[in-house]
Amino acid sequence: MLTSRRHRPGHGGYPCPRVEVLLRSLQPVQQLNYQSLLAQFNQLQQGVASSMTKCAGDGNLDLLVDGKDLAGWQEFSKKGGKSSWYDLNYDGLTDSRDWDIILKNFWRRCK
Ligand SMILES: [Ca+2]
Ligand SMILES: [Ca+2]
Repeated sequence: MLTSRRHRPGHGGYPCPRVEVLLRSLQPVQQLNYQSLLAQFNQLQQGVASSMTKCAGDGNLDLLVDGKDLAGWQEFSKKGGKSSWYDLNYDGLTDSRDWDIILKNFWRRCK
């Protein structure tokens, strides 16, 4: 299921009413293609989420928590500190709590 922090229940399961209106205007074959792509996207999203939970602190998904993750956190936190690959606790912010997750798991190998 497609989810995001912007998802609002009660709008047909789509992220926003505007998207829902656009989807209704698609031809049947386009709707089938959209549903197929959405299913593939959701599978990929679940795979990424699964790999991320398997290796806490690993923002770059190389299955090792090291200096590269600290450098990545610094890069993304400088860009406004919003959600990023280094938002490790999924609260929508790349902040000191995520930094602490990296430090807590530093040198962890998940291979
Ligand atoms: Ca890493
Ligand atoms: Ca966070």
